[in-house]
Parts: sequence; structure tokens; C-alpha cells
Amino acid sequence: MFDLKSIASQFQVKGTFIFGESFGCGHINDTYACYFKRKFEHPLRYIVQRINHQIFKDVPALMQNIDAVTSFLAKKVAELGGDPAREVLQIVKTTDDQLFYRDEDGSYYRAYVFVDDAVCLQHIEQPEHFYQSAKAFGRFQKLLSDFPADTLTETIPAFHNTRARYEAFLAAIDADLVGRRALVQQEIDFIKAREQDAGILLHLLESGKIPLRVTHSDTKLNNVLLDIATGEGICVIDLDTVMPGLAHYDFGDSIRFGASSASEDETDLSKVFVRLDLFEVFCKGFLEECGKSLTQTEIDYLPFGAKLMTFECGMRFLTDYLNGDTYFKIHRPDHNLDRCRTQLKLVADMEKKYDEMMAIVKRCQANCR
Ligand code: ADP
Ligand code: GN1
Ligand code: MG
Repeated sequence: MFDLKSIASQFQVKGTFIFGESFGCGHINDTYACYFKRKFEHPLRYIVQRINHQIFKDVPALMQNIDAVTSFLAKKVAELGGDPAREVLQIVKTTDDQLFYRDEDGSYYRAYVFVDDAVCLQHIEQPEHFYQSAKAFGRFQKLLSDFPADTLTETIPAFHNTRARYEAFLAAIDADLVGRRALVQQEIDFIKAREQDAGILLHLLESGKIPLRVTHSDTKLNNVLLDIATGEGICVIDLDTVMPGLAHYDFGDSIRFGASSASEDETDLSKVFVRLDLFEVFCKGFLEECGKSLTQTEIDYLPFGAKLMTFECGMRFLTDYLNGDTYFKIHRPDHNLDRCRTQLKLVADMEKKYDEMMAIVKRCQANCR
């Protein structure tokens, strides 16, 4: 275990380090909350993260992206009369004014101001929470609609390129690195039967029918902070994957995680289905914020986006399972397989409920005209 106190002291933090603890439930980075005491003032907290540089190969470019996007958002939020200190993630620079610190082992660290009096939820406790996350991600999309997308680096190349994800899945089946292929034939067949789906949105993009936008690309419920006092979705976090993408990626990823009746790793599949009430709540919040900046074709494909992101995630979990669990953090032996199964169950359920999902999108669009 590295020395958190000495890492935290590399940043422009206020006060004296008291202690640090592992924090949150992310699958990618190592996150710590660090507490600092100050004379005559309340203690302060900072987030310190070890960035997963096996996954994010160009950390300097990634931090440049986050710096550019957060500076842009802070300016806009201030112009609109908001409070950038609570509504936008704030990087804490190193003592020599850099965006990250690299230690002698080659690990990369960064620090953020801890957004206090806010919660981060792992599942929906009340529909209002999901509505607020929809507003926050919709606003994020809207505020970045005039950000120069071509200045951003793709921090994970082809991150939501579902065709490329499908190819990676086929390669994992072929390689069968840890001898698990025979255990998952049913899941493999399910995914292969839907190969055609992988190219649909990319085809719309390539033929100019939908535009490229700046997207968050990882819009799980636990990547937005809700203000404890007002309940409002105040701050979108986890900006590692902000990059050019499609509006469907943000809409779809939120639905796959938040509109599910169960956790992403539930083992009792009879508990897993898509909740149309939550689907509707999210559509409402998202379209209220960014509906007017989306084209009709984009809106028409939102239900498909939800299905595609769920399909993609199921395929990614299975690919990682076949490769020996080298990408997502796991906490039990078949964790990635359990996660894959919930996603495929959701895909099947979305297929059954597709017409209802379409009708909900139409209704929400009509209501926010
Ligand atoms: P990962 O990429 O591993 O998901 P995140 O950046 O999402 O990492 O951080 C993990 C968790 O840490 C979040 O889900 C949230 O609970 C907490 N967190 C991250 N940044 C902040 C912040 N600025 N203020 C408060 N909590 C935060
Ligand atoms: C990862 O970092 P976290 O836990 O917010 C992953 C997402 C997946 C998600 C599945 C960079 O998100 O793409 O949808 O797990 N992030 C990355 O829970 O791969
Ligand atoms: Mg996260």
C-alpha cells in the first residue's frame, strides 16, 4: 500500500493530513477520501485518486481534457448564475502547478475538491433521484453543446464503438485465454444473435443522419452527486471518458444502470428487468434539459440507444470474463459473468418492452415542447 499522506501532500491542499480512506464503488480508479484539519475551521476533505493507467494510457491528455471541460463548464455555470464551486468538479493542482502527480513507481495521482453535503447513490431510492440525475446529465450535454469537440482526446480509443467491442468479444472467444468459453455458450449465442445491432448507430453517424457530440460516456447514477439539502443533481463527476460520442451513449448508459430493477451484479435474474416508470422519469428529465438541442432522429433512436448500451456493457463484461478479469475490478470469482447476465437479461426485457419505450419517449418529447 502506498503512503497516502505523502501522495496527498503533493497537492495544493489546505490544512494538515489526518487520515485517508478508500472511497466509493468505482470499477476503474482507486479512490480515497482524505481528511485535513485546520485551525479554527471545520476539517476539509479531498478526493485523491490513483488513475488506472493500464486503461487510460495517456494520462497527461486525459487530465488536459478534464481541465479544459471543467474550466469551460465553470465559466458557463457562473454566467448562468450558478455556483461553479459545487456544480463543477474542481481539480486541485500539485504544489508545482501540474494537473497530476507521478510517483517513482510510475503511478499517476490527481486530487479534486470534495463536494460536501452531497450524496452519490448506487441505486435509485426514489424516482426523484433518477429524475435529478437525468437533469444533471442532460444539462451537462447541453452546456457542452458548443464545446470544440475536436480539441478533446479520445481517452480510450473507440470506447463506445460497438462494432469494435463486438470484434474484441469475438477475439476473446477465439483466444479463450483462461478456458471459460464452454461455460458461457448461452451468453455467447445471445450476443452473436444480435450482431446486426452493433453497427446501427455508427451507420447513422457515418451517413450523416446523427451528429457527433461531446459526451460524458459513463453516465451511471453514481457519477452524479445529489445535493443533500435540495435533492438536486448538482455535480457530474468521473470525467475520464468525456470525449466525442453520441447522445445515445449518455442516455443509454444511464438507463441500463438506473432503470434496472436490480443491481448490476444481481445473481437472481428473476429480479432483473427494466422499470418503465424509471425509464419515463429519466426521459422526462433528460429531454427537459437537452431535448431542444437533439435532432428528431436522435430522439427517435433513444430507446435503441438504451438497448445498445446495455448490450455493449454485457458484451464487455463477458469479454473481460473470457480474458480472465483483467479490466473491471471484481470482488468475487464470477463477478463479471454475473454482471454480464444482468445486462443480457435487461436487453431481452427491453426488446419485449420496446414499443412502450418508444411511446414514452414520444410522450415526454410532446410534453416538453
Ligand atoms: P471511478 O472511475 O473508479 O468510477 P469516480 O471518479 O467515479 O471513479 O469516483 C469514485 C467515487 O468517488 C464516486 O462514485 C463518488 O462516490 C466519489 N467521488 C468522486 N469524486 C468526488 C468529489 N469530487 N466529491 C465527492 N465525492 C466524489
Ligand atoms: C466502469 O468507472 P465506472 O465504475 O464509473 C466503466 C464503464 C462501465 C461501468 C460498468 C472507463 O465505470 O464504461 O459502463 O464500469 N468505465 C470505464 O459498471 O471503462
Ligand atoms: Mg465512477
